Amino acid sequence: MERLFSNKVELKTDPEHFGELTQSQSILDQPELLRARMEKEGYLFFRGLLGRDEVLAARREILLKYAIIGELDATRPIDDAIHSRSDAIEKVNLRAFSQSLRDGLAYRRIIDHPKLLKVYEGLLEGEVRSFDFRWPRFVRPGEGCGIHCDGPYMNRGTERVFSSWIPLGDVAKHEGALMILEKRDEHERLLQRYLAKDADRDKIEWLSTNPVVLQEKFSGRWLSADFQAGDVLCFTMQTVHGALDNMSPINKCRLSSDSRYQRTDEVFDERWNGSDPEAHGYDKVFFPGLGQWRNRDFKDEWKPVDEHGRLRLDEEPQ
Ligand SMILES: O=C(O)CCC(=O)C(=O)O
Repeated sequence: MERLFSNKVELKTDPEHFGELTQSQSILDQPELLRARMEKEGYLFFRGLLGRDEVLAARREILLKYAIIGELDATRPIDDAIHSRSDAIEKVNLRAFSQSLRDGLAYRRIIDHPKLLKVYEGLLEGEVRSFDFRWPRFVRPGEGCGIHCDGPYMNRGTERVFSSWIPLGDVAKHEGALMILEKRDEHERLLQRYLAKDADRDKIEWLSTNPVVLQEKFSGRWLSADFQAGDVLCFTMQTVHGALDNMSPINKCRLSSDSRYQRTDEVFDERWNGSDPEAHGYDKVFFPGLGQWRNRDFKDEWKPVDEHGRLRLDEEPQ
């Protein structure tokens, strides 16, 4: 088995500690089975739920924008997403840039794909819609994501919310695939206080940045897959997850998306919904990336910007 890292910590990849995500496409048209599996496992993994070409169109739409700000090696095909360090990021309106990613038509077609909405309509037994805010992620070589549950970030409305993680392209494990901690009965008790928090009011940090230590405490295997364009991973607000670090030997960036879904007739979390969602505050922009730009809040993902939407570099790192 290849060596895998998360938060720069090497995972144990023997069969007791690591496994493949269970696929659910064979029960796609059986909502009661989907509901039971989601309840039991905390996730549903569908291979090829979406059309590969539709997903690759969204990939291209987003990568073109990253190419414009100099984040892609211009000597290589854009679709290869080979990283190049950019000086332009500090000069652009990052707020507008990030919004242009979220608003792209090909990307929105993926987020609101009828096949994906149908899964959630079956799970929630009613009309559903995605949150107005969406999270396209460009993860450079060496980057990843802390371990967390989505609950504290999404819990101001109904509790009945689900997340979808969608690779926008093929994403092998070592290229930064998402990983889920296999659900165990004891997780509910261990997560009780964490899940009661509100990420913004309580200013929480990641649940953990050490997948090995967390696994010893929580038990359960880390589960992941070599994802392909068209695959979708759906999971609950209580599901412990993180990302494998992007260790691409060819400097390929990982492009993926996360989005949230709930019933239209239940209360929405105002942070992520409405015509101009406030997210984690109007002075911050969702722009995941490590330390070459100084971060304060939410560590890697939210960057402070000034009144022009430009990255603020005047703050000392914590
Ligand atoms: O893509 C990632 O690195 C993290 C995604 C995530 O945390 C989520 O989908 O909730």
